[in-house]
Formats: sequence, C-alpha cells, structure tokens
Amino acid sequence: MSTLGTAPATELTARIRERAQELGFDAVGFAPLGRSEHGDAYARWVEAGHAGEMGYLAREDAVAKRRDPSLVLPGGRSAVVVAKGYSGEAEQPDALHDPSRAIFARYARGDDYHEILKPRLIELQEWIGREVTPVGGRAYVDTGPVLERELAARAGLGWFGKNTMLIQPQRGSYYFLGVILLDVPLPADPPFEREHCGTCTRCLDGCPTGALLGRDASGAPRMDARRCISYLTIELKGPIPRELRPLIGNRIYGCDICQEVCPHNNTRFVQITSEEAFWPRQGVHGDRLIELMEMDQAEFARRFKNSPVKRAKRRGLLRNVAVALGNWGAPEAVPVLLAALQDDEPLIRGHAAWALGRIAFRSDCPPDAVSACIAAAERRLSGEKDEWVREELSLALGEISRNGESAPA
Ligand code: B12
Ligand code: SF4
Ligand code: SF4
Repeated sequence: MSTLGTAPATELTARIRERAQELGFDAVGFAPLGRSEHGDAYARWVEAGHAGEMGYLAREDAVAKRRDPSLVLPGGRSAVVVAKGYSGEAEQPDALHDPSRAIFARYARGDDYHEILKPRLIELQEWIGREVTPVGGRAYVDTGPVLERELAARAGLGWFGKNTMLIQPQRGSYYFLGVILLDVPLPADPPFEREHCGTCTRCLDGCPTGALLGRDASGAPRMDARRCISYLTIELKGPIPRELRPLIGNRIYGCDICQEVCPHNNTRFVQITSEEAFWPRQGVHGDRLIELMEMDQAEFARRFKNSPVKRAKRRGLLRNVAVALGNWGAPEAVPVLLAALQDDEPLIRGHAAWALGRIAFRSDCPPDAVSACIAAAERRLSGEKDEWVREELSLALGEISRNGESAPA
C-alpha cells in the first residue's frame, strides 16, 4: 500500500476534485473501500434469478468480488466516484406519442459513454499516481465487478430511488457513474443517508412490465431485470418472451420510463449535458421504424459507429424494431416485415412473423394485406429450417386466421 507523501490528505482530495471537474465530471465523491454493506442484497438478487441471462453478474466469483472489493484491488482503501450527466434534451421529441417512430433511451442517443469516460477516468487515475506515487488502482465505468451505485451513495452523491437509480438531489438520475479504486486511504465524504422518495410510487406505477418490485424489508429497491425493457432490448440475446413483447411499445433500445416519471428528473433539475459527444445524433432517436427495419449490416455499422447501440448488433436491434412495428400495428409496416421474413438471421425472421401476425389479426387490416401475410408466412414455413422460427410462423398464421375476432392482446 502507498502512503500519501507529505501533502495533507484533505488538500489532496480537493485537488483530485478539481482535476476531475477539469476532465468534465459533474460530481465527485470519496468513499472508504471496505466490504459491501449490501452484498447480501446483491446475492439475494442473483439467487432469485433476477439477473436473467447476465451470467457475468451471477458467477460465484462475481458475487464474491462485489461483496469484497479487496478481491478486485488487493489492499484497496478508498474509492473516487464520479458522475457525468448525459441528458441531451429536456423534453422528448414526438417519438413518445408517435408509435411509428423509435424511442432510444437517452444514454444511447449519442456516443458510447464507455469510450468517452473510461479514458478520462484512467487519466485521472494516472494524475493521482503522479501526485501520490506509487499508487495502485483500477478505474471502471459500468463494466467492472463493483457495485457502482453503492459506492456512489457511500461517497455522498445521492440515494437509491425506488426505480433502483442513484438519484442526486437537484440533479436527478440521468447520470453515468465511474469509480477509481485506490490503495491509499483518502478522507471520505459523508455518506448519503436520507432517501427522498417518500410515499411516491410513480416509477412503480409507470413501469409497463412490472419489473420494479418496490423496496424489500431492508429498504433495498428491487428489480427483476428479466422483465425490464432495458434488459430485454439490450442484454437479452435470444427471443423476447412473447407475453412481454406487447408491453415494450416503441422503446427499441433501453428504457427511461421509470426516470421520466420521477419528479427528481423534472425539467427544473435536468441539465442539458455540455458533453457534445452525448448529444443526440441524427438517424437514431425518433427515426421511423420502417426505415430502421430496412437497415443492412453496412448501414447499421455506419449509423451506430461509436454508439452504445452497437452492443445489440443488427440482429438484436432489428428484433426490437420488429416488435415495435407489431405494436404499432399499421398495415404500412407489412412490406418491410415481409422482406424481413427472408432475413438471414432467424431472430429477425421470427420476430417479423410475430409482428405480421399481430398486424394481420386486426380487423382494420385491409384484406389484400391479410392475404399477402398468409401467403408469405406459408411460403416461408414450407422452407424454414429453424425450429423456433417455424413455431413463430405457425403461431402467426393461427393469429391471422382469427382476423377480426377481437383486439390483439
Ligand atoms: C446490470 C445492470 C443493469 C441491468 C439491471 C439493473 C438493476 N437495476 O439492477 C439492466 C440491464 C436492467 C440495466 C438497466 C439500466 N441501466 Co444499468 N447497470 C447495470 C450494472 C452493470 C450492474 C447493476 C447491478 O449490479 N445490479 C444488481 C443490483 C442488486 O445492484 P444495484 O442496482 O447496485 O442495487 C443496490 C441497491 O439495491 C443497494 N441496496 C441493498 N440493500 C440496500 C438497503 C438499503 C436501505 C438501500 C437504500 C439500498 C440497498 O445495494 C445494491 C447493491 O449495491 C451497473 C454498473 C455497475 N457496475 O454497477 C449499470 C448501471 C446501474 N446502469 C445504469 C444505467 C444508466 C441504466 C439504464 C438507465 C439504461 C437505460 N436507459 O436503459 C437502465 C435503468 C434501469 C433501472 N431502473 O435500473 C447506470 C446507472 C446510473 C445511475 N444514476 O444510477 C449504471 C451505474 C452504469 C454506469 N456506470 O453509469 N442495468
Ligand atoms: S427501465 Fe423501463 S422497464 Fe425497466 S424498470 Fe424502468 S420503467 Fe420498467
Ligand atoms: S418516481 Fe418517486 S418513488 Fe420512484 S425513484 Fe422517483 S421519487 Fe422515488
């Protein structure tokens, strides 16, 4: 373990704070690094299966590291926690009220935050190293085996909302977090003790999929990630469970609903980020679903270069777009979905079949569109090799045969 040299420790934290702000971070706090106070809650979350297919969170070593950061940084003594705002606009454009357009979560409308913030955090760590040598450390933005929100609360930045977000007073929750673990002790900020949710339940009421489960007896906010639209549209690699598809609406990449409804994110508090890299790019949020569905691999790579959206890959994103087109339910979407039935990716073919079933089931779908859907689905079924796609096609044909019976579920 290193020592702090001759400078008084509080002077050092003041200088780190200043340097972090020069590097563009909006808030900085310091926390002592010890065993997690909430390791049991994390383990319970994993045991309940709430992490879904995010195996990297559920492995035994992953749980152990989150409980005990010294397994991540031997001799770790303190954490520098930073927050960086990403909201590029105070109000959402029309996509929110126009089901033919795509809603991307705010954090995904500009450049990938990992690529922007991680190098800056490493720069901050190296700067600290030059001031307090030698210092061992690890910098993480999102992907490290650390409980970032717990460290942020412990460093005094904010509280855990019932939506599970770390909320900063007067600033809200549209913030990324980053942490540097260090093997020197630093004076800590007072932890954030209060919670400002009170009796409010807007996020719990507003979540369309019932992913938010409220606080448990210990006060921990709980979420079943398997039901969260953010998980379903980004992390889940395979088919989206059928019963959840209608609840996704036109949110095709991530979800902000439980933050949009939160009074702490009202326009009085949300500050437009000065980080231009996070400002919305053209051709992402608010784009027409039909156009997105037509994207080939080259267009996907062009449009989402350096964007967080590339994580879903073309097949994941078009899976989501197909679901949103089915939810829109308009016959205009039929041609592009018929083309998607021929896509090389089974994931896209299967969700396109679902969407066609949903559209052609509706009583207001014109008869020629219904016939086109039946003919295309039957043709595809006769040559389809993928078992799951065959099942989706058969279910879609079943739906269409009941055309007009009642509104789709
Ligand atoms: C896995 C993950 C997800 C999963 C699961 C989310 C979840 N709520 O657990 C999914 C894919 C659903 C997801 C979605 C999103 N994510 Co995410 N995600 C993560 C990741 C990688 C791990 C989170 C985790 O460990 N979850 C497990 C739960 C159990 O842990 P926890 O949420 O930290 O909960 C703590 C509390 O329950 C607390 N606790 C326990 N007992 C008690 C008792 C009391 C009294 C109290 C008060 C608290 C408490 O301890 C727990 C452990 O520390 C973190 C990065 C990281 N390394 O931490 C980013 C992170 C949480 N995600 C982030 C973001 C931005 C998002 C989205 C907004 C993206 C989007 N728009 O789609 C959504 C938000 C959805 C939501 N409401 O959470 C940010 C959040 C920033 C913030 N202000 O909070 C993070 C920190 C990434 C980053 N570096 O900026 N995410
Ligand atoms: S991000 Fe969306 S789906 Fe996930 S918990 Fe919040 S409101 Fe529910
Ligand atoms: S919506 Fe209400 S309950 Fe949910 S996090 Fe915000 S203040 Fe807390």
